[in-house]
Amino acid sequence: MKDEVQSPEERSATLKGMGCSRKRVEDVRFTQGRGNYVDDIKLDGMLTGDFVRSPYAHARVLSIDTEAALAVPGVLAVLTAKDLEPLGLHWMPTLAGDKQMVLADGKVLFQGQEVAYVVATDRYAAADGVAAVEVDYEDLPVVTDPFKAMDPDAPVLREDLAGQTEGAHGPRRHHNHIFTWEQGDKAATEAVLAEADVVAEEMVYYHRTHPMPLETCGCVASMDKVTGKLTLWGTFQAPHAVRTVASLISGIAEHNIRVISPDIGGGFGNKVGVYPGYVCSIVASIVTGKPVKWVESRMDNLMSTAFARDYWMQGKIAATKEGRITGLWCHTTADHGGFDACADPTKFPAGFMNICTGSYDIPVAYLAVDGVYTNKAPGGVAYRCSFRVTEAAYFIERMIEVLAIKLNMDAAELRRINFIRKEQFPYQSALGWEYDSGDYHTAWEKALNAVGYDGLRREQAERLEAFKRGETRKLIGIGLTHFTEIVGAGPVKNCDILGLGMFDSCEIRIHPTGSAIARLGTISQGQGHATTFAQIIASEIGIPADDITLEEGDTDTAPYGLGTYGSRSTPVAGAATAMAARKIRAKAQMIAAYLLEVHDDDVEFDVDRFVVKGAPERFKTMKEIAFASYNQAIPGVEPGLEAVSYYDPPNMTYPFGAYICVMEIDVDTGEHAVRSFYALDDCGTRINPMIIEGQVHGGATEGYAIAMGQEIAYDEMGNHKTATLMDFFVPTAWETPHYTTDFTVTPSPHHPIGAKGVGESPNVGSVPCFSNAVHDAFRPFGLVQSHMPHDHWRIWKIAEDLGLHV
Ligand code: PCD
Repeated sequence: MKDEVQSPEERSATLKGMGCSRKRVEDVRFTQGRGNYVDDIKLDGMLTGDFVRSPYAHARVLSIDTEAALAVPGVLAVLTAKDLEPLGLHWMPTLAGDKQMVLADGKVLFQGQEVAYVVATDRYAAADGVAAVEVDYEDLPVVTDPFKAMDPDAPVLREDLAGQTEGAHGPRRHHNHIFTWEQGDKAATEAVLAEADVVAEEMVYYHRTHPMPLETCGCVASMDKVTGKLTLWGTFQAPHAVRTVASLISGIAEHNIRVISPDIGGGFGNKVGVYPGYVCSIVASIVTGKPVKWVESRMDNLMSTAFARDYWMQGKIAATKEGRITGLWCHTTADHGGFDACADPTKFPAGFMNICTGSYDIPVAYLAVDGVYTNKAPGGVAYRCSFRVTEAAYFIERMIEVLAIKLNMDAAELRRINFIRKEQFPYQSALGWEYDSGDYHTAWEKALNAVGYDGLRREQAERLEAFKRGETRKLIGIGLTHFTEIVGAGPVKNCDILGLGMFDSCEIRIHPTGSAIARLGTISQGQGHATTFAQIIASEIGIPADDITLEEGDTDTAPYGLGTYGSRSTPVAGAATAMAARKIRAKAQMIAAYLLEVHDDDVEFDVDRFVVKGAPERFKTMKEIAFASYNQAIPGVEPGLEAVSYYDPPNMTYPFGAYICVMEIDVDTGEHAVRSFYALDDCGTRINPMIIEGQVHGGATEGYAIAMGQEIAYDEMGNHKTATLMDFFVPTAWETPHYTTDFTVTPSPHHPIGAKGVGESPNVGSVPCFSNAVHDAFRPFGLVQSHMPHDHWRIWKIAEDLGLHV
């Protein structure tokens, strides 16, 4: 038999299990244009909905006249807040404990806000209908600056909250104040700052940006009046949570709602929240009895759904003369726009911003975050970061550079002497986290050696001299970053969203012939889950990954899970997958022992079979065991071979990485060229190295965009200035730098397969790395801090302000 001549290594290779760069199975359909996205869904009699949006950032809505719109051929209905009010749906809860208008209720709070919903036979008729709706506005004073929003006489933005001194996260100090969130030891930190040899202080601003997935947000709602069942297809990163929220706010019983996330063209946090488009489409389908589709345009997407960042982080970092960090202080002003529509775990109104001590052993720290309303779009979502981790990483990695300048030290050395040491793990951080594992020094040395750090510094110094002699107009900047991520929310005891604990799940069924189907509570948006999760099962139970179908995103069939964001799929659902597989393996062991007529303990697992200990010629393959489980009556054992696991992780996982960027900067034009970008990632046990590399390329490219040009900008009247791709920078292959990827492996001690997340790491790590490179180029001329994005104009302006132009 072929089987018997194969070595365990050969058998293992056929499985394409963990560690294999298995080709992405989903790409067969994606590369042939056979993906099935929301906009591909076409149902009989399907209608289209579109929004009338506010041209004003702050205005009272005096009247809405829908008569002309209803006369437009093809327009069937126009919904306004008045129509939704009797259903209690004119406002909806946000995931952050605030509430948000579904349709303008008396006033509008940001440009692009949803005012009326036009339902028509097709997209064109809907657009004509939108144009025909007449809205009378009275404009109100606009606040776009979060600091001015807190002035005593600032206009009241949220009249619905008038007089409310308590918010979802404690006391409100002002009519535009949302919450204050404090972590750490304020008094102890201030005492350290007062006595420190050196204190560096800086305002670090992480500008407003947007996840901008290639596919915008959208849904199709279909209410079947005969069965009473609502089916909702949508670009949902958390389909089960959407089902529960839809049931809670609509009153439709949860079993009568089926939520399906089909293929998703990128999520990046944009598709976690619940948007007015979903609510209006559901109502419209109930009212018209027809399926209703709503798909955002690019402008709708950039203007109204889920911005990211917009954190003003005032920092103080204290150290000894030798550079030992003794304390960290941070006060953040968080601009949330018109509604607090962050998607953070309930107890974390500023997400995991308290990971801002980074990779360093900082004895005391204090963090306070004040959330503020302004006349901008709502959101504050985790754009490729685990709930404000990018902001935290940017903050600490800038503060380290600022401190290095103050100490006149090399920033690589300053990092090295402050890293948490390997033997300190599990490490208790001053702001309350328990880092599971890490080996920062090894990663750092590997990175510095790989790029030839000392040589680079020499070259940089020579270039500087040449610049001073007038022989060149280009400077070299070396950007350094060592980041620590925190991903994999749960545990349930700390993390919930709207009371739903953040566990995740996997259900595996083995078919009689030994192939399988696995269903998870998560949902891929391009990450390649169908490829990687099958690899976990392949290694755990010895069924080839190619024989395993993986399904996600249908709430009627998948086990309940909290979805995919915050790089939680591998840490949580990946763990559930391994645990479910292990349950199957345990049952398979009993069956094998029975068939081989030995005691359970006398067989052992060997790649794809159970073998009698000491008698390698006596074995049962998983295929044989699967078949037996369906036809051979084994006393006391139920037929079938399947298992489910709901996994509540004991802790988060803490991936980390060392990134180094070398950039050339043209002082006269402000243009830059990324000469090299080296990214070392440690995500514990690696499931699919090729997918990891792809994740790093994608995340670093998004980071490049953010650091070097991408921005959601408003003028002082609250006009959105970057709502098209002419203004909002998205790099193409032309601008995208070349990346060199590398890794170390420090497994997570509490994860069943030792894996940590990786999807977000490159965004978290690359933004400070690019930004630090720009700053580093100008360090010899006295630049300490300047704000992103470092577009050509801003870089030119740095040089201008430093007097470098002749
Ligand atoms: N992995 C491996 N190994 C390891 C880890 C991991 O292999 N160790 C892989 C997995 O399996 C997958 C990936 O990798 O596949 C990823 O993973 P993770 O990290 O776990 O993550 P997830 O959960 O899955 O996902 C999420 C993420 C996020 S979060 C984001 S943003 C982004 C990322 O993911 N998104 C996206 N990536 C991506 N990609 C794509 N393509 N698309 C998209 O959209 Mo947030 O929070 O939402 O913001």
